[in-house]
Amino acid sequence: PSSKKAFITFVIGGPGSGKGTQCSKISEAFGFAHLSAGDLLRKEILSNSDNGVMICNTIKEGQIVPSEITVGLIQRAIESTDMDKFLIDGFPRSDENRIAFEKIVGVEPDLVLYFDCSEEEMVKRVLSRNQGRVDDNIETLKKRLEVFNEFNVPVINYYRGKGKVCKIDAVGTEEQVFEKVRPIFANLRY
Ligand code: UP5
Ligand code: MG
Repeated sequence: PSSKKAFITFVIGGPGSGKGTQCSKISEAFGFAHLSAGDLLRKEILSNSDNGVMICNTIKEGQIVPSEITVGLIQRAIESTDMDKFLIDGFPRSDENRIAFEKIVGVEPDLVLYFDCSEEEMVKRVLSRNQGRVDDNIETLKKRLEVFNEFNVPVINYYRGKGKVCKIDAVGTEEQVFEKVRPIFANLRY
């Protein structure tokens, strides 16, 4: 990033809640760099790194990859761009993730977007996605939902206590959801 302080948004929500879809729209409309933690991990698997097999198995199990790995990838991605507004999609997934980011990167997010979606809708979306993801099957999806419920709620509560959470009702068409997201970014003063 430039010498100016970066603006960091964490984008969280369950599997299929629409994080990636809405981040693309925000990035296009408001010029944010979109860093998906899941995409960074999937690229790491494809790059044949030492950790690839472990990351792949963790994703297949719907569990959370060790924090240092994910934070390292996010930090490298932040440092390798000149942009200074970021959407960090799908991270942090646990208090441990959050604490590792604060410790290693040394900053807190300015904003936390939380896409609130019913389980029924998330299941429908993920199972009809068909992009060949190893975790888009009903068995893994059940685990992803369990892990989300157990570990994400503390993260949301922590940032809610700091007044940083914007909760968005994620049910509706992609355009309807984006109309709820847009004013948040349109009214930001960086
Ligand atoms: N869709 C989107 N919006 C819609 C709408 N409004 N109406 C109808 N359909 C809609 O959307 C999902 C599908 O729904 C798409 O087909 C879309 O067209 C449609 P998407 O925008 O992709 O939702 P998203 O919330 O991004 O879903 P995703 O499956 O990516 O969420 P996850 O959080 O499960 O996946 P992620 O890639 O973040 O993580 C995968 C795994 O990586 C994790 O389970 C974990 O094992 C690991 N991981 C870590 O360990 N640490 C991390 O920090 C990150 C990931
Ligand atoms: Mg996604």
